[in-house]
Amino acid sequence: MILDETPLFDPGLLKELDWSENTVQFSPPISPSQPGEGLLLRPLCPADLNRGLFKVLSQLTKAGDVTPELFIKTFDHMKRTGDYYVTVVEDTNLGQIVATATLILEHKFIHSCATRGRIEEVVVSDECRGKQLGKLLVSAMTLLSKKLDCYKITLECLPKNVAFYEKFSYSSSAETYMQHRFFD
Ligand code: 16G
Repeated sequence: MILDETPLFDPGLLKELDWSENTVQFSPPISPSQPGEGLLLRPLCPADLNRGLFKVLSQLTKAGDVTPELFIKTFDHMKRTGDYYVTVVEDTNLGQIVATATLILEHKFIHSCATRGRIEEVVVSDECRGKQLGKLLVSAMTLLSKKLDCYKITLECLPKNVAFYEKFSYSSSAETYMQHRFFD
């Protein structure tokens, strides 16, 4: 099983984001093209399975045991649809993934066949807190959703994280998030 460096989506999309439209403050100033010393913000690639991707994801929830075969099957599905923008931050000195966030596009008939964006799996590894990486990822995914013509972008988060997302102009909806779990 070859776990190569094929990007999940066009890396140019992250480089071409209009960072002047970003609405949150960064101190020191960082951006998708300059995320910090020894760090690289880029699309997910298969080789990231061996760079600790699941170690980072398991800091958010149960990430599970995933074989390279299953990982590639899911990666290929995501790439084929073109609707998954799984983005990672790599510590290039360590060759390890230290943060990730995903933008997913959902196509609708309503609003004249509009597209809704969803932000999912925002995680920064414990050892990399304080480098503004969560802020950088959420800002980048939000700008990317606008660039890709989403009519709205939504996310689910714990009450303790509401203030964080409000910084990016997200507001709590009058609608209630409901779920029916089949397994964990
Ligand atoms: C959080 C995540 C969501 C993730 C869920 C996992 C963000 C903004 N939200 O709600 O994307 O899917 O946690 O929880 O990162 P679960 O394991 O209970 O489904």
